[in-house]
Amino acid sequence: MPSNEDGRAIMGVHRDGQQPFDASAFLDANSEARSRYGRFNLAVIGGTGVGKSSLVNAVFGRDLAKVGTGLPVTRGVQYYHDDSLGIWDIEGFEIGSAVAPAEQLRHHLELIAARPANEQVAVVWYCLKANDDRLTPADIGMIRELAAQGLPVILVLTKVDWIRHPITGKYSVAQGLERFVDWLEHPVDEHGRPIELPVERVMLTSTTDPRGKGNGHGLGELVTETLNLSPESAKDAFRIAQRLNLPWKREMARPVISGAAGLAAAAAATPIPVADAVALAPIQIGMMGRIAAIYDLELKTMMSAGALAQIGVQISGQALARSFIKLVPGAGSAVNAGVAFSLTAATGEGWMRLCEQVHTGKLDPGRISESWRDYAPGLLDVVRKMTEHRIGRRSGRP
Ligand SMILES: Nc1nc2c(ncn2[C@@H]2O[C@H](COP(=O)(O)OP(=O)(O)OP(=O)(O)O)[C@@H](O)[C@H]2O)c(=O)[nH]1
Ligand SMILES: [Mg+2]
Repeated sequence: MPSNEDGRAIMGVHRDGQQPFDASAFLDANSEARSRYGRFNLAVIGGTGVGKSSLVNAVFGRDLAKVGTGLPVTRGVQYYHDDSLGIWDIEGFEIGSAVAPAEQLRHHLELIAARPANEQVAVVWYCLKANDDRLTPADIGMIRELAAQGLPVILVLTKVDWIRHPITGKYSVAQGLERFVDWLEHPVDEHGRPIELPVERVMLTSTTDPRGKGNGHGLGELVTETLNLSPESAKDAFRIAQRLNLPWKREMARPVISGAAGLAAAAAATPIPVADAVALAPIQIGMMGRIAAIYDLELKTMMSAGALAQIGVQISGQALARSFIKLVPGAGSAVNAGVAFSLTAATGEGWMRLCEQVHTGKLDPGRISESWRDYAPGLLDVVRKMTEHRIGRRSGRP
């Protein structure tokens, strides 16, 4: 296999004058984006069996305890992570210990604070079984300790049993739980004196119905509030790590696509004769690597070098671009720029849809390169993009 001057392997084929394709550009863009977005760290605190792991699996779509790298940090505290997600799994407190629960937790938090920056907690889910419908002094003490450390706390009531009214179809919860939620709004002690309870939100959740079926309840609200409470610097990482809200990912992908389309237009508008598919390929491949990162797809382990190269060759050899960009010789750089913009935007949209299919498990990662043909833009897509682009420009939109 040939290699370029910095020694990296060049993959791809020379066919009717096509340039060889360097698949590492794909991987570099992907891993660079993944490390830039960083990791979202969540602390999940609650007694054994309250449903912490089920909640994490439901929201993030993976069982980190099984697939991630885990280590018991200290008794009752585990840290599991992959690239985009870290879970501090904290098992309430040790019953019968001479150390008060809040103090035990303070020790745990000190331990976490001494860890590297990419392991620091962004948000806490303090989990309680809904049918316990009360807070113990230990719970209150621990919640105050978390807030004292500046951590945003969501009180997550788990295993909520939702009852569907047979006539109205409305869902409700047991009266005892309703009273508890009311109490949490303005908590008071048995003498009616207010209790300081620094929780930011109370969320009612279930991951299944009581028969172990269905998709659960309240999880969409939980991800929305978790995002709201995340520090700004952890928001993108959370949008990437979670699996319940696809529109967030599209919102992140769209500016990446329009940025790349703009770059492609600029490249095509230069007077030197580089405005063809080969010049656009690095821009498009970088864009695709970044979009894959937004869908939490790690191309390096998901795709073989051969499969990556296959997509790369398709892109850098896009017959469409070749014929299209040179369609009207002498028509001027505006036409070329418009085509380059539209082709790149359409490529980005197609790749985004493909990534969505992989992310939601509808497409096997092993079939990305053979499926790309179905998502790669055709002539009509490009023409449609050109029209949109022109209309957008005329109406003052970018
Ligand atoms: N009915 C019902 N059962 C649930 C729900 N969530 C979890 N469970 C069940 O509760 C049990 C414990 O759930 P886990 O998610 O393992 O709880 P955990 O807090 O991680 O437990 P430990 O790791 O042992 O501390 C499992 O059998 C789950 O299937 C729920 O929303 N409703
Ligand atoms: Mg667990």
